[in-house]
Amino acid sequence: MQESRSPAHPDQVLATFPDLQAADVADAVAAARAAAPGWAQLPALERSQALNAAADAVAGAASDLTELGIAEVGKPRAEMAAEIARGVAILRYYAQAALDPDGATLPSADGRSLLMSRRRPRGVAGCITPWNFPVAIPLWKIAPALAYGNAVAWKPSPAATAIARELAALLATALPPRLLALVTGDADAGQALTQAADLISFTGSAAVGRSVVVAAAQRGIAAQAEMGGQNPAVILPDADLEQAARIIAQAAMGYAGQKCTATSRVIVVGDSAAAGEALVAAVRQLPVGDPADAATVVGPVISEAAMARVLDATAEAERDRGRVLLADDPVPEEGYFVAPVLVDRVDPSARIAQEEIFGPFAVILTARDDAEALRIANGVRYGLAASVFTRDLDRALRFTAGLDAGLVRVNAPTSGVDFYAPFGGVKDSSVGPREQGKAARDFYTVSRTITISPSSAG
Ligand code: UN1
Repeated sequence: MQESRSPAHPDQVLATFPDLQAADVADAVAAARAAAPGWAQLPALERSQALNAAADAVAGAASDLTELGIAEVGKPRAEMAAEIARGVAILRYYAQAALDPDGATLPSADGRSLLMSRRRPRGVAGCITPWNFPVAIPLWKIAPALAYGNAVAWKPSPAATAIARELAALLATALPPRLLALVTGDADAGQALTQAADLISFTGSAAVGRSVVVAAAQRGIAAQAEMGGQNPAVILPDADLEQAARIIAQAAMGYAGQKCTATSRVIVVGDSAAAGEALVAAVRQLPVGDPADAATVVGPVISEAAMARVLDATAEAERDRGRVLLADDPVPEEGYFVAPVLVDRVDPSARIAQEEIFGPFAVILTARDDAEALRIANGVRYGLAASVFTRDLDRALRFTAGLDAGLVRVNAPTSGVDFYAPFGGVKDSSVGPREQGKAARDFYTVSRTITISPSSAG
């Protein structure tokens, strides 16, 4: 058995659950597969209605889910409530998308036949999700999978098992029996799911994502993996510094930096001392503390190991002759709290400026000019989100064209996504097709080309 504990109150156990073995996972997938054809054959309007009913169920339980998310993954109240509202909106969006055209007709060679391409579901969608967005990420995979006629086998992160159980139970009230299977456990359960499902959608670490994609390729099933980031925010000399600092502080430290879209490198062209001061001041404005408090922006990190990662990165910065601008602000004693850390005078090639720390930790790097800032911004293996702060349209256009990232933002945070727009990165941040928005249909269905000719020459 495994346990999920509260990061703010580690004595509190939220869930105990079995680490399912390969045979259990195969059984769960088989049960979902048996339910899939009936679901696929329903009129799209009925699937749409079921997803709207699921949205109603999640909306009705919003306050319970918010409390559970605060307790289990330490997400501050305001963000957790907003995430659940986003989850409801995602369900409603795909309830509508289920009614979109499901193909196209094309001119036939003989002018009399019907030539069409139509999309149909792939079978059982295997969804492997992280703990940091315990409602939105599962729903932006599960909702399109269901809308387009698939069954789902979902393996949430062990650290978000309690909220996953609650969410799965709410969805089940609106769905046929066994169409949605919840598979609990760790990496082994995830691997077993990759061996059993008909497609895999993964969000999590780069190392695991890559192994999932390799395993999927060996089986010849469709896969998408959304992985890490080392996201830059470039401040150009003409930017509104205070506004940039406010936005970046939130993107770097909100939810203790535990988003793959969080800003972790601030690249300053021009006066880096002024930028450093503005950033320190802006980070200090963010209330750190109990995630249950409505005002909190920076809660705990997920585990003791995550805390150690941030502390090690800070020590490493000092060893590398970086200057720690911020690290010692007070935090609660109990729980996995670590104070926000800002470091400057770091070399862009240092490990702490290259790898994902996944905590409230950001480095400030300096660049002589725009060209160098762009080189530094792109000089990491990841390419998820990037932002640039400027009032100069030409510079904004040059950075927009030059930044190697799947999400590019001008005067806006790297974090935060629009569920109706395609989402994904480049380089080591993503493999496979985009998710969210209309892009999801391409992944959760496969196109068939159909020709229907008259039965006789007449
Ligand atoms: C967001 O920034 O709102 O795991 C979403 C993550 C990303 C999602 C970020 N896949 O942090």
